[in-house]
Amino acid sequence: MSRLMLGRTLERVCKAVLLLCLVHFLIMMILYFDVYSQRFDIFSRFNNGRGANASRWPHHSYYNYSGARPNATFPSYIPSSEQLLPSGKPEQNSTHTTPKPIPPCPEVPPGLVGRLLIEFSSLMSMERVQRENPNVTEGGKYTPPDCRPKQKVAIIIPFRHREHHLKYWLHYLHPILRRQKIDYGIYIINQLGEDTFNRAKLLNVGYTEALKDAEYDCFIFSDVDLIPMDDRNLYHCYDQPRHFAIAMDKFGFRLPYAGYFGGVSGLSKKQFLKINGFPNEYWGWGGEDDDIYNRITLNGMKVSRPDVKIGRYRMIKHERDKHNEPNPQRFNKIQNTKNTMRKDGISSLMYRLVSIKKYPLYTNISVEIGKPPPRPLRG
Ligand code: UD2
Ligand code: MN
Repeated sequence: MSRLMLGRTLERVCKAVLLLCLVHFLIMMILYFDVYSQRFDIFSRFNNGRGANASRWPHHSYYNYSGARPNATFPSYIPSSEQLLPSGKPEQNSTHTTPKPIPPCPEVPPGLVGRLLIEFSSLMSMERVQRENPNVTEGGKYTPPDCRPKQKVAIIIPFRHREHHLKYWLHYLHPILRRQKIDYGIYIINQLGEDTFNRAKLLNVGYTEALKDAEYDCFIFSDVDLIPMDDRNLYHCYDQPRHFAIAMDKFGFRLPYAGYFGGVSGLSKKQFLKINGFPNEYWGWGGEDDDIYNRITLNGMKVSRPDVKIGRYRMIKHERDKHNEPNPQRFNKIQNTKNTMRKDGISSLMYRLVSIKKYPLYTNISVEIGKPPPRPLRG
């Protein structure tokens, strides 16, 4: 009897132990799957993080490696890296991961190469330049995909009959600006007709029309034939009006005179308005850049410049264009900036907009800007 009792008791104990084991096993399974799912989630985030870094760093080291190379456009690298970069849009398959905010762009862009080899002997076609720059959007716009730039920059180019130069300009500048992480749009301001050319008035038109297109806060005014030889010369605006093209091949890579402000310059919207924009009354070649310099100093600002080793430029060689003869009045006019700048400028700008065409690599704005007033009769 007592044996039977003992057997039953043992049986119960065994059952209880078995049950406990089962419960224990179930708890273990629940815990295991819970932890596993969390780990899985961590892994997927980790992979995303690596994706972004992996795409950011290879081109950095690649460009550093390419140090003294010609300024090739490396079309294969850009699209592949940008496909990998976080787009800022929510990821489609993840329901509970929030998208990483895009960080501000670094002060010194990591992918710069420094000194560039610039030459104008190779054949250039617009098709080629378009192929090299697939990520520039219609109208010649670009926004860095992986960081938020502080400024939005409009690049304004005065233009007439210089298609050949424009191809080189676009070929060299788009990749440079992209490496510089600039948020930009390119505006070619084309003077229609064959009356005397007026560079500064076209630049005023460019300022006005670019602002109708987007909310720019920085304006860079560049000749179509000037290419920077160093991508550390950053195309954005500074605390003071900026003169970028300080050391040109045609001037023996030196500043020709202290008050020189020609070639490529940049002003923030505030700085531009402070000087009432540029003069509209300089018809033909010369003087307008000195007038702009006068406006800047007369309004209590200083010109800021890059280091002379960085501000180097090549100008595509050219003859003086027809209908852009030296302006004989320029010497007198630059003596009078103080008296003229308040009435002649962005506040008095008049022109007729004829067309706006958005091409893949730039926006063309064609305008009629009139002609010089008749010269007063002597005597
Ligand atoms: C110098 C200055 C320039 C300006 C000019 C006097 C340099 C490098 N540049 O240029 O900034 O002050 O003297 O006005 O020192 N353009 C056309 N079609 C024309 C005429 C001019 O597109 O028919 C445009 C084009 O963008 C050109 C710019 O105006 O680059 C300046 O004209 P330029 O190149 O004939 O004058 P340049 O080289 O003496
Ligand atoms: Mn020129």
